[in-house]
Amino acid sequence: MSNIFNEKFLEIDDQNIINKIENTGFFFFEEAIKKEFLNQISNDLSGKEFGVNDNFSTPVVTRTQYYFTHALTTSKNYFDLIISNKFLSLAKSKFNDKFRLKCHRYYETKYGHHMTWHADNVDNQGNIHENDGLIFIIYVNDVFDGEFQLIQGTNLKENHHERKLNYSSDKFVEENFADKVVSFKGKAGSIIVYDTWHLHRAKPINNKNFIRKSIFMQIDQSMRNSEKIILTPDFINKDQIKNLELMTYLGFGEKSDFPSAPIASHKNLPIKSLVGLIYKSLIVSVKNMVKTILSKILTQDQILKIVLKKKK
Ligand SMILES: O=C(O)CCC(=O)C(=O)O
Ligand SMILES: [Fe+2]
Repeated sequence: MSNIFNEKFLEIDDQNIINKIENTGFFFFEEAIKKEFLNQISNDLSGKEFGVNDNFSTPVVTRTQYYFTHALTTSKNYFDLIISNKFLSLAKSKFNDKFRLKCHRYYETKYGHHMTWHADNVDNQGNIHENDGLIFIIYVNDVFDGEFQLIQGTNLKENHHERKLNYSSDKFVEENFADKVVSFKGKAGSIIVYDTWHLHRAKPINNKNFIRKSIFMQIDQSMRNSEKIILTPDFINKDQIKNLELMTYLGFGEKSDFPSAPIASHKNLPIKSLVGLIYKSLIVSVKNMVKTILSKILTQDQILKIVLKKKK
């Protein structure tokens, strides 16, 4: 029995899933992944501090989102999901032997986030490319607001030459595609797998207090165009190292020169986090100054006495 997937999802033949994606552009299944397993991932990855002079991988935050891009280094559960046999065998059904994890992340989205309609078959410059790929989105909590949406039919390659731009405005979509928009509301553990050529977005969240928790990953047929996949060896067992398909999937020996999404720096920090950081930094600076002054005016014996007193 799998500790990751519910049996009813595992029972579905890979080829049936791929056929469904090829015929309609997507596959959707509620409660494909076990709730307890996702809760563990959430415990591992949610609510962590963004890094400042931190010697490990940490999440990044923006005003309306929290991203743990390098979650493969931090949560063994997350790692096991991303490299699960089910996902690899699905990719194999679609792409035969050549496929690669292009990017992945755990992320949380809040009220106020606006995502433009876009497609995910883009290169490093944001230009649409011809490579095929599959996106997997997993809901870590119940998502009945701010759900994933796609415009059915926009993945069809016959119309592709008409699409000069990767991005489409809300107004353009409302005027031209209102009847083609498919929305995916679903319980925790729901999975959506879709063709990267599709125009899609996350619908803006209505409820000010709701936070949508999700996992995103992209598998491309092309061996190029990958973000850096940062790994930690202790999560990989000795049999997995010998598994060439898995190593190829993770990008061993291939170029990974796409910037990690989202590109982030202190400039993206929400004001609250920035002010908190300044406050904490000021306190630390004052403490460090006092320590420096004391270390200059006190003898070593006096310092030792203070240290011992503190330890008691
Ligand atoms: O979270 C979603 O619903 C969509 C995410 C997405 O389109 C992306 O990250 O490229
Ligand atoms: Fe996308």
